[in-house]
Amino acid sequence: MVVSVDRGRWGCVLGGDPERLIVAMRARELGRTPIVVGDQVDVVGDLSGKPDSLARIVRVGERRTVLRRTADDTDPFERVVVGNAEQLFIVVALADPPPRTGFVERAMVAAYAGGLQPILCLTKHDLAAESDFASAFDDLDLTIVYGGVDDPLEPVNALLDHKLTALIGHSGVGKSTLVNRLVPDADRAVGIVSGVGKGRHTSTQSVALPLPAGGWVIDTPGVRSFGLAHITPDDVIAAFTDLADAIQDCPRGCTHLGPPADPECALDQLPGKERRVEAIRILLTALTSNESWQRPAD
Ligand SMILES: Nc1nc2c(ncn2[C@@H]2O[C@H](COP(=O)(O)OP(=O)(O)OP(=O)(O)O)[C@@H](O)[C@H]2O)c(=O)[nH]1
Ligand SMILES: [Mg+2]
Ligand SMILES: [Zn+2]
Repeated sequence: MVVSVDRGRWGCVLGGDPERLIVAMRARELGRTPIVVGDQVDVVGDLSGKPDSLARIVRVGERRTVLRRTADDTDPFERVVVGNAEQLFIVVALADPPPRTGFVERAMVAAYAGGLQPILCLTKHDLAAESDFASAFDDLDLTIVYGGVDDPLEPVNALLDHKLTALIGHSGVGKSTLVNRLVPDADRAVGIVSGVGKGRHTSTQSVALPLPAGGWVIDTPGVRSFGLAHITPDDVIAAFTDLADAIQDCPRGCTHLGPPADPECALDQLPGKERRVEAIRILLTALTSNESWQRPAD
C-alpha cells in the first residue's frame, strides 16, 4: 500500500506491514497514471528498504473506493486524492475557522460518489460552546464524533478500528493534531515525509499512518476548494439504497431537485420519505453551489 507521495517518490509498506517501508519510483510504462496514498501497488526491484534503496511500481491495483476532486466545479480535470479508503472523516472546527454546512455537504457528496462512508469529525470543541451545527445533518444518518484536543480518543478509535480512513478539511481545523494524538510516534513512522509535526505546521502531502490498534489514518493537506465537476446527481442518489431504485422512474435528464426544476421527479412519489428526500436535495444543491463552501479568506 502507498503511504506517502513526495516529488516522484512513493513510500510503500509491503504486505500492509508498517515496519516494512520501502521507497519506490513509478515504472516508465505506467506513464502518468496517478498513484495516490491508499493505492495497492505491485513493486519490483530493490525491496530491502535500506537507505537509498529504490523499488519500482509496475502496477496500480483497481481501486475499491476513490476520493476525487476537481479544482473547481467547472474544471474538467479531476484528481484522485486517496484510493481505497473505507471512510472519510470530514474534519470541521467548531470555531477558528467557523464551520460551514456547505463544506460538509460537498465532502459528503464526494464520499458517496466515491464509495466512502462519510463521518463528521468536529474539533476545537474547547473554543465553542455546544453548537447545533451538526443538527443540519440529522436526516442523513451522518455519524458524528468529536476529535478536538480535549475530547477523549476512545470514540474516535472505535470508528477507526481496522479501517482505512482519510481525513479531509480546511487548513487549520486540526487534522494533523488529531492524527498526532492517534499515532503518537507519527514522526518516526514516516521518516521519509515531512508535514506531520507537532500539529503546528501546514501539511503539504498526504500520508497514511498506522494506528496502534490496527487500521490506518490518512492525513491530507487542507483543501481550499472542493470541485465536484465530475459528479452527477445520479451518482449521489445511488449511494442512498432506499432511494436509488426510485429514480428509474424519473424523466430523462432529471436532476432530482423537485419542482420547479424537476416537476416529475420520482422522489416526490415516495410516501414517508419527504424529510429524507429534502435532506438529500440539499446535498444535490451543494453539487452546483461551490460558493457557500469557500471561505472568504480563500
Ligand atoms: N483550541 C484548539 N486548538 C486546536 C485543536 N485542534 C487543533 N488545534 C490547533 O489548530 C492549529 C492547526 O492545527 P493542525 O492540526 O495543524 O491543522 P490541519 O488541519 O492539519 O491543517 P493543514 O495541515 O494546514 O491542513 C494548531 O495550532 C493546533 O494546535 C482543538 O481541538 N482546540
Ligand atoms: Mg495538517
Ligand atoms: Zn428525479
